[in-house]
Amino acid sequence: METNRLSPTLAQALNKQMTNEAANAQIYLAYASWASEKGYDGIANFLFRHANEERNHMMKILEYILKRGAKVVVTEIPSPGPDPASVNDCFEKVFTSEVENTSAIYRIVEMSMAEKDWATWNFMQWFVKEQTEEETLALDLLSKIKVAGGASANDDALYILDKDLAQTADDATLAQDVSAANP
Ligand code: OFO
Repeated sequence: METNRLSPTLAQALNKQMTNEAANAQIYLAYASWASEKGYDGIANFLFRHANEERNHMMKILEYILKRGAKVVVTEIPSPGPDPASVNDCFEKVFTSEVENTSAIYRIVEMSMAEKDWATWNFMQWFVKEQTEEETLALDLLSKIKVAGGASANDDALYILDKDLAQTADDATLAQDVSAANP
């Protein structure tokens, strides 16, 4: 009896996405370690917390693949690449990797729609919302560094930014969650 409820195409795409999430966790881990070495403990703390979030995303997909009766394929994780050149470069790279991940998620949404696999389509909506949140968060970080002077931010500005980030919430407020009473 066939118990696998995922098509081979979607199973492959979801397995690939699992690796993408793991790769993003590695990026955050690498950048957090870089920030810590440079003495930016607030930024490091924020990035370490985020590495955990990415790993949780990986686990969420892994559990879904198993739940649908398909095979989980754990592969090697691509290297996060070179360290950032500066705090500005770090946040630009974070934003770029989030946007790339959003595109990968949208492709799976499209595939699930084409196959009329509504369970997977529904499952992926959580990730669509999460990516909107993460892009907003990354954009907020970029705005903060821009105000601090962007690529030429001075030490004082970076010190304040670092302290600020130590307290920054991991989740961004989405436009759709905002109301007049709760701006
Ligand atoms: Fe997994 O949320 Fe970012 O990439």
